[in-house]
Amino acid sequence: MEKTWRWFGPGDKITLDMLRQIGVEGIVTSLHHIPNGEVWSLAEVEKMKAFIENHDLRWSVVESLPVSESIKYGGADRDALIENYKTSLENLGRAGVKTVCYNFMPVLDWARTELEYPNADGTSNLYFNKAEFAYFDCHILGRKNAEKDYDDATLERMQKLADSMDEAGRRRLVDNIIVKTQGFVNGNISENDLKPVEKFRELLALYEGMTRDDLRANMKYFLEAIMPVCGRWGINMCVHPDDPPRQILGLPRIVTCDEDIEWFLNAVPDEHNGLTFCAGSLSAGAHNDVPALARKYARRTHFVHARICEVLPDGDFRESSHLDPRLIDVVRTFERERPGVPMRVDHAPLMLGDDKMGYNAGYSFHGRMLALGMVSGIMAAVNTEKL
Ligand code: DNO
Repeated sequence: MEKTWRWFGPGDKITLDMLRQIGVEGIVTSLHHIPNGEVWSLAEVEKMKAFIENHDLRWSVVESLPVSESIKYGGADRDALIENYKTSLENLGRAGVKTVCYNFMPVLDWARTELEYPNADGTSNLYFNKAEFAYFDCHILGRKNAEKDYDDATLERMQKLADSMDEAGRRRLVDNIIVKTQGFVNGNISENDLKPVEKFRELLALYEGMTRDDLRANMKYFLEAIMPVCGRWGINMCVHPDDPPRQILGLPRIVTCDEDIEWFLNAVPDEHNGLTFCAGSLSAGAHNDVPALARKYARRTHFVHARICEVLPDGDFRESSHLDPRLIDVVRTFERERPGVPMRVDHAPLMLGDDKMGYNAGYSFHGRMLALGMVSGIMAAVNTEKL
């Protein structure tokens, strides 16, 4: 696989010169300064590409070219937004940037409740606490009938939390779930929003009554509209699985499991309609056999996210080691079947002072560097097996 790294643009504290020194070959980035829904002009695309190439690296993957909410819920302006999307794709194609990651998660991109959950060795990592998430849903958002979506054991844990929760704890949850994890991925809520919860409720309302089938129809509509442009310019679209891979906050989610992946690949049977194999997101659902999914979908995968989660008995989940045997299996599959496919690591621990640097949640420097070293080692070993 091609060793890539998610870099957040010229303002990123982790510079391209640093990345060259640690074995990174390709860059994964986005035009983060362009607001969601606006066209990426050829000039802006070429400027970013030249910046990366001037550092002897290449722009391997766009992550993400964000899909506007209105395209997802089928709003009145969706056709205009799809036209903008197609123009951006065409400009990327002209510039020769041909792998585009996106997601089709309504309102909330990836979800975590804790960003610095302490590990026994002194490092820390991301963590999803199901009871804290339920607290956010039932007590902070106050979503109607939200309790129905949680099992008794989770509601019991949630009640214990509720008994001791204070204002600072509530603020921390809001910050972690809908602000700090969302802004930097061009999500709906940014650090500058003064009333994030109110804004979030308004967004949720846009999806009221919407089913998985409705969302599927909108994804199909979007993919059918953009495939001709992808065909003309040789662009591979790769959807990121839902993280975690299940329905949350009453929202439909449609990239959660084997059947979902099969559905969207068959709904628009075009070689340019593909998958971002995020082993981490898929593994956050105990229903997914991630190594088996890798084998099944390797051919339709255009981008790999190398990390893996461990689901705990109470439904919480945490990031596991990049040397987890399941991840070794996944890396082996892609290294054998898709040797040149771009791969990046993420959600590695905060370590050796990473926590003081203000990096985006999940995107530490030392932690990711160690993870990339681990995955590179697995790749090297797999290549020895090939001989
Ligand atoms: C989180 C990321 C996601 C991902 C988007 C792709 O760490 O994996 O935010 O970039 O869902 O559209």
